[in-house]
Amino acid sequence: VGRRQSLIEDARKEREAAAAAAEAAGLSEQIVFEESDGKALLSLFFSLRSSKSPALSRTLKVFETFEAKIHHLETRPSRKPKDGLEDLEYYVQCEVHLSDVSTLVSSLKKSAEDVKTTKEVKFHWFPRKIAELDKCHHLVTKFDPDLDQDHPGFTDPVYRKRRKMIGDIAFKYKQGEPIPRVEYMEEEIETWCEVYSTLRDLYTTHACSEHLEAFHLLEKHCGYSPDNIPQLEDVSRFLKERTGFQLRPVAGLLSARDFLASLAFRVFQCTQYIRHASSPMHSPEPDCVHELLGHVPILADRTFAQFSQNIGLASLGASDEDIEKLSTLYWFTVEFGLCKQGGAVKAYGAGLLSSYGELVHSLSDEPERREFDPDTVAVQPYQDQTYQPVYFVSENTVAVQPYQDQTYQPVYFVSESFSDTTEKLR
Ligand code: HBI
Ligand code: FE
Repeated sequence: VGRRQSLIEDARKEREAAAAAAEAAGLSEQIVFEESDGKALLSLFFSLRSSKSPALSRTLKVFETFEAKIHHLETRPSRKPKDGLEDLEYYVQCEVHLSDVSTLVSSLKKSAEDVKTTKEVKFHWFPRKIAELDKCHHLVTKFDPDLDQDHPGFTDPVYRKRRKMIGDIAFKYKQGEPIPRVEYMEEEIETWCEVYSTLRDLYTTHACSEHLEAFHLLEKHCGYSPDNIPQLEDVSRFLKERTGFQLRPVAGLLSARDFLASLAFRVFQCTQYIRHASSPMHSPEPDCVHELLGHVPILADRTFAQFSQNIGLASLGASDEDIEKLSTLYWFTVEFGLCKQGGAVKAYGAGLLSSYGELVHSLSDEPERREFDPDTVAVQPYQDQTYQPVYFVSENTVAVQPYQDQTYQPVYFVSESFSDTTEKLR
């Protein structure tokens, strides 16, 4: 009895701590479903389209994917029958981990219609400590070579097998472990070499100074060279020392919510497989070329590291709409951002610095370039199929202004008030 009581007490304390954290994060509506041990008991209603014949099995597959334990499943005649839908309504009660609730509901919406939960899911689970990043593993399969017919590796079973094998390292990985090394094959290194050599020459004129500086260090200390694909573990150690950022392996494109949450802990989720050899200059999904050449160098910059973490912190427990805005902001800065340095426009975005074609395009006369403004950027529609039609240029002023400690400053910056400065830095 004593043990049971202490368990109940622990559960109560955990619930109170979670409620306090939710309140601190500005979520007035607290945990809106029953929970115990990080599990939610979720009641769902949905209908199915009558024309989609395997709709029920597809829908149930979603529950299986999230390892949801179905406590109850029932059908009943629809109260409001609709054209094109079966005249049945489904009711499911299931037990699922809190970290899976949001993703389960949005996946369900893809195969079923009129999905409703008894109580709206207003609380979004988020990791409270770095070890809980092990639960931030929801992949988006839109560009996966097993499912996306346009992926250059779609018709190549050998490639898909290799990518899956490297992906399995990420599935098995637990926070804090060293990242297993991959022995890359000759063909993979050739792909790397081709992109590396082409891009490296372009960096001198097109990359921002922070990228260039870090790139030199990576060549010196982390095995960056045309004939070697650097190991994530070595790169992670390097970054950790410079800015506290570390890498963790991931098996593909991660949901925006999970991806951003890891940034809050200065963890960058990094793919380890490489793009298909038939298409060295382009990959529809993130791969290690994109991560290592695009993202890693700039994560070695302290100001940028702080900026990345801030986006991550803002995402914890945020609504779906706010996650969308933060993703858009991330897109036009971390992925496709330009900045002004010494009067010239340079690239700092990883999507640019890992793509020869788009890097040239972004600084050419073709696209539109606008001044960066966070409120505009957060709602700007974006493209993931072709080059961006518009880029945003940050005036990289105060943070990179050379300064003097021997004489009076040659330049001073005037803020409206001190709180204005704090606000801008946020
Ligand atoms: N997943 N693996 C991986 N790598 C990314 O760069 C990445 C992601 N998921 C989402 C994402 N980037 C962004 O486009 C934003 O949606 C956060
Ligand atoms: Fe990226």
